[in-house]
Amino acid sequence: AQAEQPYRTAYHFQPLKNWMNDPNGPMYYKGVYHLFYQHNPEGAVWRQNITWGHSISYDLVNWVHVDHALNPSQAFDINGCWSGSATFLPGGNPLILYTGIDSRGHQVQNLAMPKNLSDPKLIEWVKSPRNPLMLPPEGIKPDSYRDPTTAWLGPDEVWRVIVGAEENGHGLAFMYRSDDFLSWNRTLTPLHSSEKTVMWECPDFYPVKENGNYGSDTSAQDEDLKHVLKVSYNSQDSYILGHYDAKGDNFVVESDFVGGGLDKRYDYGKFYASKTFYDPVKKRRILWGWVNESDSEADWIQRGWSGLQSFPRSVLLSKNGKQLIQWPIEEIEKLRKKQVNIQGKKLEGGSLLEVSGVTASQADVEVSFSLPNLTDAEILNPAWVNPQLICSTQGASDPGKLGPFGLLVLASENLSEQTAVFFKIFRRNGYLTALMCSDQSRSSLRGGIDKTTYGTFIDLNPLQKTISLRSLIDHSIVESFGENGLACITARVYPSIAVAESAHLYAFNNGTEPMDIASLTAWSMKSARLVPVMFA
Ligand code: DQQ
Repeated sequence: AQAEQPYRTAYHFQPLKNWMNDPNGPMYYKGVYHLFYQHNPEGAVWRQNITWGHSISYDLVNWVHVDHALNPSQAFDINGCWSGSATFLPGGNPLILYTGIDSRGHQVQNLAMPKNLSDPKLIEWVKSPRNPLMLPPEGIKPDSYRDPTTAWLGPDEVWRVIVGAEENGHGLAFMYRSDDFLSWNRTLTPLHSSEKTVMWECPDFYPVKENGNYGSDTSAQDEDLKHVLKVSYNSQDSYILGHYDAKGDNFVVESDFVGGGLDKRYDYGKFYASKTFYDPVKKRRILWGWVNESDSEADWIQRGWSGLQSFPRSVLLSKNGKQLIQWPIEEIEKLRKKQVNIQGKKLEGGSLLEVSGVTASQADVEVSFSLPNLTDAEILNPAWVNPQLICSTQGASDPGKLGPFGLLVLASENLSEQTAVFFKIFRRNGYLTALMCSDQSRSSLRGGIDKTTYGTFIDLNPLQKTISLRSLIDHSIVESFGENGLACITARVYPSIAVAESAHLYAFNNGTEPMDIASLTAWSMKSARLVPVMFA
């Protein structure tokens, strides 16, 4: 099967076939993790009258695909069951708020509840007879009003929820309040808006602890919390941080969206319409994101599927409180098998080191480089503000002083195919910075693929001794985490010869200064079990 489906992944979430986009309503209920997702059960392309696919898991790694949870069926969603989120009532019963495309093609917000609460699988969902619960406000285009978040409960026992929208071409989040989850009143002012952005899709709003290793429930009201507002627009998931006061429903931001592709992002590659949920079992906040394809619609139809979910990541606030850090959830370690280790190895300028002994098409790699004296790092031209542009103009083979150094993944033996994930160290405005790039330009000999290069900056401290890189490699996806999750870049690649057993993995240094590998560990990965319910 792998020979016919070289791009099918082994441990990333996918339905058995057909189209998938946004993750919806992730949650944990009575021992079972749930993932719903936007799904076209009849083809490998998106369609308006989309359904909620549904899969369940005990460990967020192995999944059983069950019946669709929501299908278009009533006047309030007959043209599509679009994205939405789950909320738990105080007694622990889950509810779903989702966007319906109604019989007039308008976007409205609807409620659904489990038919049988004693079934941890939550197979059947019932739509509220009170639907639709929210309608496009006056002056808002009825096609620009969607994607309700998980609701949160204020100290006054009143529920709040936000819905993404567009007003006069700019993005905003309408806010609603309710005593009973059925009748919702829009607040006078939206929770937030930005003229630097367009229509906000799939907003997410949740607390993160200021000095903690744990996540927080969406309704948490502790003192040491900041709030994250994430919105999806222009194919990017951007976020801002701020302080939310439930008393006045005020969200005071620390720094706002800036637009122009320069916002803070979860991921500087392909990652969209993401959603988090609070996992009460391990007290963590987990992030799912849709990773779409970079090849053509004709390719999707030919292979019969399109779209992946990122491997679930835990989300925390960084030590300095200025950004988020993400890390693949620890359950991934169950899939690690054969391990290869390299310790204390010098990489001369312009050298390449093969990491052999792992299945390079299905691997998890962690490497830490020892940094030499950084006082004489090259100075980056202050006019160069867009890291993605720098990565695209100075590729993996353009020698600098400190870098490019990093990994060549999904590489063919003759290197004619390779995806380069690497760093270059600079001094920028007086500070030390690592430019982190994922260069897809040589990822495949095939044409007709979007091979855009991605990049971002990671701020380093002046005494920094090492820099780390982790890449999850899974046939057609490479998820890379720089410096312990301070920056993430996800890429889709479609090698034609660097597939299955013919894929290779290398560490490289194309800078002029030598660079040491402090340690490198690579694991071949087992395949996760993703099966339909009859084989569970
Ligand atoms: N996808 C859904 C919408 C959402 C968009 C429709 C984001 O609800 O705004 O499939 O990818």
